[in-house]
Amino acid sequence: MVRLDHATAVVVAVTLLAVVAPVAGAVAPSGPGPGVRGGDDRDDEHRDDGHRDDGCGGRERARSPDAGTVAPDRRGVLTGRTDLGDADTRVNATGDGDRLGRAVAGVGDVNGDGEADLLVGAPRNDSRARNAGAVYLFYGPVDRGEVDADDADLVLYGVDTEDRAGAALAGRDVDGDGYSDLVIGAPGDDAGGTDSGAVYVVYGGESLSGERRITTAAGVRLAGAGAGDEAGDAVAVVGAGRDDDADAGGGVAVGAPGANTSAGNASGAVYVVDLRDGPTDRRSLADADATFLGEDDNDVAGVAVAAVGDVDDDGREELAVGAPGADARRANATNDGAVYVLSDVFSGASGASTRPTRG
Ligand SMILES: [Ca+2]
Ligand SMILES: [Ca+2]
Ligand SMILES: [Ca+2]
Ligand SMILES: [Ca+2]
Repeated sequence: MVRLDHATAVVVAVTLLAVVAPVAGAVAPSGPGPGVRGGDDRDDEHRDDGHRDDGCGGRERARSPDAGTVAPDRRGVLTGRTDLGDADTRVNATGDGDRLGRAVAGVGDVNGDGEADLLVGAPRNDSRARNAGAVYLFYGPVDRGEVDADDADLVLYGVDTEDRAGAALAGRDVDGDGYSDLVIGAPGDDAGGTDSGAVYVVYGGESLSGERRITTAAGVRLAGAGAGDEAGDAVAVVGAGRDDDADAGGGVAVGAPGANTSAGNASGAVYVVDLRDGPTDRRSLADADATFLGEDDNDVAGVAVAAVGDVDDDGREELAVGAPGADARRANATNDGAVYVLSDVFSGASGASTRPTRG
Protein backbone atom coordinates (compact mmCIF):
# COMPACT_ATOMS: atom_id res chain seq x y z
CA MET A 1 0.00 0.00 0.00
CA VAL A 2 1.07 3.54 -0.67
CA ARG A 3 0.16 6.68 1.20
CA LEU A 4 -0.58 9.20 -1.52
CA ASP A 5 1.82 11.71 0.00
CA HIS A 6 4.62 9.20 0.05
CA ALA A 7 4.11 7.66 -3.34
CA THR A 8 7.36 8.81 -4.84
CA ALA A 9 9.37 7.63 -1.91
CA VAL A 10 7.80 4.25 -1.44
CA VAL A 11 6.93 2.85 -4.82
CA VAL A 12 9.66 2.69 -7.39
CA ALA A 13 7.32 2.08 -10.27
CA VAL A 14 4.93 4.88 -9.51
CA THR A 15 5.88 8.49 -9.91
CA LEU A 16 3.74 11.03 -8.19
CA LEU A 17 3.76 13.99 -10.49
CA ALA A 18 1.72 16.76 -9.08
CA VAL A 19 -0.22 17.45 -5.98
CA VAL A 20 -2.66 20.07 -4.82
CA ALA A 21 -5.10 21.84 -7.02
CA PRO A 22 -8.53 23.17 -6.30
CA VAL A 23 -11.09 20.57 -7.24
CA ALA A 24 -13.81 21.59 -9.60
CA GLY A 25 -16.73 19.35 -10.26
CA ALA A 26 -16.25 16.86 -7.46
CA VAL A 27 -18.39 17.09 -4.38
CA ALA A 28 -16.87 18.66 -1.31
CA PRO A 29 -17.77 17.03 1.96
CA SER A 30 -19.73 19.24 4.27
CA GLY A 31 -17.03 19.12 6.88
CA PRO A 32 -14.97 16.77 8.96
CA GLY A 33 -16.59 14.49 11.45
CA PRO A 34 -19.03 11.64 11.62
CA GLY A 35 -21.37 13.15 9.06
CA VAL A 36 -18.80 12.72 6.36
CA ARG A 37 -18.06 9.21 7.40
CA GLY A 38 -21.72 8.36 7.13
CA GLY A 39 -21.46 8.53 3.39
CA ASP A 40 -24.52 10.50 2.41
CA ASP A 41 -22.47 13.58 1.66
CA ARG A 42 -20.63 11.72 -1.00
CA ASP A 43 -23.39 9.88 -2.72
CA ASP A 44 -25.40 10.88 -5.71
CA GLU A 45 -28.21 12.30 -3.61
CA HIS A 46 -26.01 15.11 -2.41
CA ARG A 47 -24.64 15.93 -5.79
CA ASP A 48 -27.99 15.78 -7.50
CA ASP A 49 -29.78 17.87 -4.93
CA GLY A 50 -27.83 20.91 -5.93
CA HIS A 51 -30.29 21.16 -8.74
CA ARG A 52 -34.00 21.54 -8.94
CA ASP A 53 -35.87 18.29 -8.78
CA ASP A 54 -38.72 19.34 -10.97
CA GLY A 55 -40.04 16.10 -12.25
CA CYS A 56 -38.29 16.22 -15.57
CA GLY A 57 -39.46 12.69 -16.35
CA GLY A 58 -42.75 14.11 -17.61
CA ARG A 59 -43.44 14.34 -21.31
CA GLU A 60 -44.71 17.91 -21.26
CA ARG A 61 -41.59 20.00 -21.36
CA ALA A 62 -41.69 23.68 -22.08
CA ARG A 63 -38.85 25.07 -24.15
CA SER A 64 -36.74 27.45 -22.21
CA PRO A 65 -37.28 31.03 -23.38
CA ASP A 66 -33.65 31.46 -24.38
CA ALA A 67 -33.43 28.31 -26.45
CA GLY A 68 -32.52 28.87 -30.05
CA THR A 69 -30.91 26.54 -32.49
CA VAL A 70 -27.61 24.77 -32.65
CA ALA A 71 -25.96 24.00 -35.95
CA PRO A 72 -22.49 23.19 -37.19
CA ASP A 73 -20.38 26.05 -38.43
CA ARG A 74 -18.03 25.90 -41.43
CA ARG A 75 -15.51 23.91 -39.41
CA GLY A 76 -18.14 21.40 -38.34
CA VAL A 77 -18.22 22.71 -34.77
CA LEU A 78 -21.64 23.02 -33.18
CA THR A 79 -22.54 26.58 -32.24
CA GLY A 80 -25.58 28.22 -30.71
CA ARG A 81 -27.84 27.46 -27.79
CA THR A 82 -30.84 25.21 -27.46
CA ASP A 83 -32.75 22.91 -25.11
CA LEU A 84 -31.46 19.44 -24.42
CA GLY A 85 -34.95 18.37 -25.43
CA ASP A 86 -33.74 18.91 -28.99
CA ALA A 87 -31.21 16.13 -28.54
CA ASP A 88 -31.25 13.26 -31.02
CA THR A 89 -32.23 10.84 -28.30
CA ARG A 90 -33.78 11.16 -24.86
CA VAL A 91 -33.51 8.09 -22.65
CA ASN A 92 -36.34 8.11 -20.13
CA ALA A 93 -36.32 6.38 -16.78
CA THR A 94 -39.15 3.99 -16.14
CA GLY A 95 -39.36 4.22 -12.37
CA ASP A 96 -40.00 6.99 -9.85
CA GLY A 97 -36.85 8.51 -8.43
CA ASP A 98 -34.53 6.24 -10.41
CA ARG A 99 -31.89 8.95 -10.87
CA LEU A 100 -31.26 7.73 -14.35
CA GLY A 101 -28.30 9.59 -15.79
CA ARG A 102 -26.40 9.79 -12.53
CA ALA A 103 -23.67 8.08 -14.56
CA VAL A 104 -23.19 7.60 -18.28
CA ALA A 105 -20.30 6.05 -20.16
CA GLY A 106 -19.18 5.44 -23.68
CA VAL A 107 -17.87 1.94 -23.43
CA GLY A 108 -16.86 1.12 -26.97
CA ASP A 109 -18.21 -1.92 -28.77
CA VAL A 110 -19.57 -4.45 -26.28
CA ASN A 111 -21.26 -6.87 -28.70
CA GLY A 112 -18.67 -6.84 -31.47
CA ASP A 113 -20.86 -5.48 -34.28
CA GLY A 114 -18.56 -2.56 -34.97
CA GLU A 115 -20.95 -0.01 -33.48
CA ALA A 116 -20.18 1.91 -30.29
CA ASP A 117 -22.59 1.24 -27.44
CA LEU A 118 -24.05 3.41 -24.67
CA LEU A 119 -24.17 2.60 -20.94
CA VAL A 120 -26.53 4.45 -18.59
CA GLY A 121 -26.89 4.15 -14.81
CA ALA A 122 -29.96 4.61 -12.61
CA PRO A 123 -28.62 3.95 -9.11
CA ARG A 124 -31.92 4.48 -7.32
CA ASN A 125 -33.98 2.14 -9.44
CA ASP A 126 -36.21 -0.04 -7.26
CA SER A 127 -36.92 -2.94 -9.63
CA ARG A 128 -35.25 -5.57 -7.45
CA ALA A 129 -35.09 -3.72 -4.13
CA ARG A 130 -35.31 -0.14 -2.94
CA ASN A 131 -32.43 1.83 -4.49
CA ALA A 132 -30.72 -1.36 -5.60
CA GLY A 133 -30.06 0.39 -8.90
CA ALA A 134 -30.09 -0.53 -12.56
CA VAL A 135 -27.75 -0.23 -15.52
CA TYR A 136 -28.90 -0.04 -19.13
CA LEU A 137 -26.83 -0.91 -22.18
CA PHE A 138 -27.99 0.29 -25.60
CA TYR A 139 -26.31 -1.19 -28.63
CA GLY A 140 -25.47 1.32 -31.30
CA PRO A 141 -26.78 2.78 -33.42
CA VAL A 142 -29.01 4.13 -30.65
CA ASP A 143 -32.59 4.93 -31.67
CA ARG A 144 -33.53 8.56 -32.15
CA GLY A 145 -36.34 10.24 -30.30
CA GLU A 146 -37.76 9.13 -26.97
CA VAL A 147 -36.35 5.85 -25.73
CA ASP A 148 -37.48 4.02 -22.59
CA ALA A 149 -34.75 2.62 -20.39
CA ASP A 150 -36.57 -0.70 -20.26
CA ASP A 151 -36.09 -1.02 -24.01
CA ALA A 152 -32.34 -1.28 -23.53
CA ASP A 153 -30.63 -4.27 -25.12
CA LEU A 154 -29.26 -5.31 -21.75
CA VAL A 155 -30.58 -4.38 -18.31
CA LEU A 156 -28.52 -5.22 -15.24
CA TYR A 157 -30.23 -4.91 -11.89
CA GLY A 158 -28.67 -4.31 -8.51
CA VAL A 159 -29.83 -6.93 -6.08
CA ASP A 160 -30.10 -5.61 -2.54
CA THR A 161 -31.60 -2.54 -0.89
CA GLU A 162 -29.44 0.58 -1.28
CA ASP A 163 -26.72 -1.10 -3.35
CA ARG A 164 -26.93 1.81 -5.82
CA ALA A 165 -25.60 -0.17 -8.73
CA GLY A 166 -24.88 2.18 -11.61
CA ALA A 167 -23.70 5.11 -9.50
CA ALA A 168 -20.45 5.02 -11.48
CA LEU A 169 -19.72 3.48 -14.87
CA ALA A 170 -16.82 2.86 -17.20
CA GLY A 171 -15.92 0.39 -19.89
CA ARG A 172 -13.31 -0.78 -22.37
CA ASP A 173 -11.88 -4.13 -23.37
CA VAL A 174 -10.10 -5.06 -20.16
CA ASP A 175 -9.54 -8.76 -20.90
CA GLY A 176 -8.32 -8.18 -24.45
CA ASP A 177 -10.79 -10.46 -26.27
CA GLY A 178 -11.96 -7.73 -28.66
CA TYR A 179 -15.26 -7.05 -26.87
CA SER A 180 -15.61 -4.03 -24.62
CA ASP A 181 -16.44 -4.86 -21.02
CA LEU A 182 -18.64 -3.04 -18.52
CA VAL A 183 -17.36 -1.72 -15.21
CA ILE A 184 -20.15 -0.88 -12.78
CA GLY A 185 -19.84 0.70 -9.36
CA ALA A 186 -22.31 -0.11 -6.57
CA PRO A 187 -21.07 1.96 -3.63
CA GLY A 188 -23.82 0.82 -1.27
CA ASP A 189 -23.19 -2.88 -1.87
CA ASP A 190 -22.51 -4.92 1.28
CA ALA A 191 -20.23 -7.51 -0.30
CA GLY A 192 -17.34 -6.70 2.04
CA GLY A 193 -19.33 -5.38 5.01
CA THR A 194 -22.12 -2.84 5.33
CA ASP A 195 -21.70 -0.29 2.54
CA SER A 196 -18.29 -1.62 1.63
CA GLY A 197 -19.33 -1.05 -1.94
CA ALA A 198 -18.43 -3.26 -4.85
CA VAL A 199 -17.48 -3.09 -8.50
CA TYR A 200 -18.83 -5.55 -11.03
CA VAL A 201 -17.15 -6.27 -14.34
CA VAL A 202 -19.44 -7.73 -16.99
CA TYR A 203 -17.49 -9.11 -19.92
CA GLY A 204 -18.78 -8.20 -23.35
CA GLY A 205 -19.80 -10.64 -26.07
CA GLU A 206 -22.23 -11.14 -28.93
CA SER A 207 -24.96 -12.73 -26.83
CA LEU A 208 -25.09 -10.23 -23.99
CA SER A 209 -28.75 -9.18 -23.79
CA GLY A 210 -31.95 -9.35 -21.79
CA GLU A 211 -32.50 -8.66 -18.11
CA ARG A 212 -29.97 -9.96 -15.63
CA ARG A 213 -29.04 -9.63 -12.02
CA ILE A 214 -25.72 -7.89 -11.92
CA THR A 215 -24.38 -10.47 -9.50
CA THR A 216 -24.92 -13.32 -11.95
CA ALA A 217 -23.97 -11.42 -15.10
CA ALA A 218 -20.66 -10.22 -13.73
CA GLY A 219 -17.46 -12.10 -14.44
CA VAL A 220 -15.65 -10.64 -11.50
CA ARG A 221 -16.85 -8.86 -8.41
CA LEU A 222 -14.46 -6.63 -6.50
CA ALA A 223 -15.77 -6.10 -2.98
CA GLY A 224 -14.80 -3.11 -0.87
CA ALA A 225 -12.13 -3.94 1.66
CA GLY A 226 -14.18 -2.87 4.67
CA ALA A 227 -17.54 -1.61 5.89
CA GLY A 228 -18.31 1.94 4.85
CA ASP A 229 -15.63 2.10 2.16
CA GLU A 230 -18.16 2.84 -0.58
CA ALA A 231 -15.92 1.28 -3.18
CA GLY A 232 -17.27 1.91 -6.64
CA ASP A 233 -18.31 5.49 -5.96
CA ALA A 234 -15.98 6.18 -8.88
CA VAL A 235 -14.46 3.81 -11.45
CA ALA A 236 -12.13 4.09 -14.42
CA VAL A 237 -10.54 1.71 -16.89
CA VAL A 238 -6.76 1.86 -16.98
CA GLY A 239 -4.43 0.44 -19.58
CA ALA A 240 -6.97 -0.70 -22.17
CA GLY A 241 -6.42 1.22 -25.36
CA ARG A 242 -3.12 2.59 -24.17
CA ASP A 243 -1.44 1.66 -27.45
CA ASP A 244 -2.23 0.31 -30.89
CA ASP A 245 -2.37 -3.24 -29.64
CA ALA A 246 -6.11 -3.85 -29.73
CA ASP A 247 -5.98 -6.95 -27.54
CA ALA A 248 -3.69 -5.53 -24.88
CA GLY A 249 -6.37 -5.43 -22.22
CA GLY A 250 -6.13 -3.49 -19.00
CA GLY A 251 -7.55 -3.11 -15.55
CA VAL A 252 -9.75 -0.97 -13.38
CA ALA A 253 -9.18 1.82 -10.90
CA VAL A 254 -11.74 1.87 -8.10
CA GLY A 255 -12.36 4.81 -5.79
CA ALA A 256 -13.40 4.06 -2.22
CA PRO A 257 -13.82 7.50 -0.64
CA GLY A 258 -15.17 6.15 2.63
CA ALA A 259 -12.19 3.94 3.34
CA ASN A 260 -10.64 4.29 6.76
CA THR A 261 -6.89 3.99 6.92
CA SER A 262 -4.22 4.60 9.50
CA ALA A 263 -4.40 8.21 8.32
CA GLY A 264 -7.93 8.51 9.65
CA ASN A 265 -11.60 8.01 8.94
CA ALA A 266 -12.73 8.44 5.34
CA SER A 267 -9.26 9.32 4.19
CA GLY A 268 -10.27 7.31 1.16
CA ALA A 269 -8.42 4.96 -1.14
CA VAL A 270 -7.98 4.03 -4.77
CA TYR A 271 -7.35 0.48 -5.91
CA VAL A 272 -5.97 -0.76 -9.21
CA VAL A 273 -6.76 -4.30 -10.32
CA ASP A 274 -5.29 -6.05 -13.36
CA LEU A 275 -8.03 -7.74 -15.40
CA ARG A 276 -6.06 -8.82 -18.45
CA ASP A 277 -6.59 -12.49 -17.65
CA GLY A 278 -10.36 -12.00 -17.58
CA PRO A 279 -10.84 -13.29 -14.05
CA THR A 280 -14.18 -14.87 -13.14
CA ASP A 281 -14.30 -14.85 -9.39
CA ARG A 282 -15.19 -12.88 -6.30
CA ARG A 283 -12.36 -11.05 -4.65
CA SER A 284 -11.68 -8.29 -2.16
CA LEU A 285 -10.09 -4.98 -2.99
CA ALA A 286 -7.88 -5.69 0.02
CA ASP A 287 -6.04 -7.93 -2.46
CA ALA A 288 -5.78 -5.31 -5.21
CA ASP A 289 -2.58 -5.13 -7.22
CA ALA A 290 -1.94 -1.56 -6.13
CA THR A 291 -3.49 0.56 -3.39
CA PHE A 292 -3.21 4.31 -2.93
CA LEU A 293 -4.37 5.74 0.39
CA GLY A 294 -5.67 9.19 1.24
CA GLU A 295 -3.31 11.32 3.24
CA ASP A 296 -5.53 12.42 6.08
CA ASP A 297 -8.84 12.28 7.91
CA ASN A 298 -11.86 12.90 5.70
CA ASP A 299 -9.90 13.50 2.53
CA VAL A 300 -12.40 11.21 0.77
CA ALA A 301 -9.76 10.39 -1.82
CA GLY A 302 -11.24 8.40 -4.66
CA VAL A 303 -14.57 10.21 -4.91
CA ALA A 304 -13.35 10.89 -8.45
CA VAL A 305 -10.94 8.84 -10.55
CA ALA A 306 -10.11 9.22 -14.23
CA ALA A 307 -7.65 7.81 -16.71
CA VAL A 308 -6.52 11.14 -18.09
CA GLY A 309 -4.23 10.04 -20.88
CA ASP A 310 -0.55 10.80 -21.18
CA VAL A 311 -0.49 14.18 -19.48
CA ASP A 312 3.26 14.17 -18.81
CA ASP A 313 4.24 13.05 -22.29
CA ASP A 314 6.21 10.01 -21.20
CA GLY A 315 4.27 7.67 -23.48
CA ARG A 316 2.17 6.16 -20.69
CA GLU A 317 -1.21 7.16 -19.36
CA GLU A 318 -1.81 8.75 -15.99
CA LEU A 319 -4.52 8.22 -13.41
CA ALA A 320 -6.00 11.26 -11.66
CA VAL A 321 -7.54 10.94 -8.20
CA GLY A 322 -9.77 13.56 -6.61
CA ALA A 323 -9.66 14.16 -2.86
CA PRO A 324 -12.01 17.10 -2.27
CA GLY A 325 -11.68 16.82 1.49
CA ALA A 326 -7.90 17.15 1.47
CA ASP A 327 -6.45 20.08 3.34
CA ALA A 328 -3.95 22.42 1.75
CA ARG A 329 -0.47 22.61 3.20
CA ARG A 330 -1.12 25.76 5.20
CA ALA A 331 -2.46 26.53 8.65
CA ASN A 332 -6.15 25.99 9.37
CA ALA A 333 -6.87 24.67 5.90
CA THR A 334 -10.02 22.57 5.60
CA ASN A 335 -11.52 20.83 2.61
CA ASP A 336 -9.59 22.80 0.03
CA GLY A 337 -9.22 19.59 -1.87
CA ALA A 338 -6.45 18.11 -3.94
CA VAL A 339 -6.00 16.14 -7.12
CA TYR A 340 -3.26 13.56 -7.41
CA VAL A 341 -1.82 12.50 -10.73
CA LEU A 342 -0.28 9.04 -10.69
CA SER A 343 2.01 8.00 -13.49
CA ASP A 344 2.26 4.55 -14.95
CA VAL A 345 -0.29 2.80 -12.75
CA PHE A 346 -0.79 0.26 -15.47
CA SER A 347 1.86 -0.18 -18.07
CA GLY A 348 3.45 -2.39 -20.62
CA ALA A 349 3.12 -6.02 -21.52
CA SER A 350 1.95 -8.76 -19.21
CA GLY A 351 4.49 -9.42 -16.51
CA ALA A 352 6.38 -6.19 -17.06
CA SER A 353 8.44 -5.22 -14.06
CA THR A 354 7.12 -1.69 -14.14
CA ARG A 355 3.75 -2.74 -12.76
CA PRO A 356 3.01 -1.49 -9.27
CA THR A 357 4.03 -3.73 -6.46
CA ARG A 358 1.34 -5.53 -4.58
CA GLY A 359 -0.23 -3.49 -1.79
CA1 LIG B 1 -21.85 -2.55 -30.49
CA1 LIG C 1 -13.55 -7.93 -23.29
CA1 LIG D 1 -25.72 -1.24 1.76
CA1 LIG E 1 2.43 9.77 -19.01
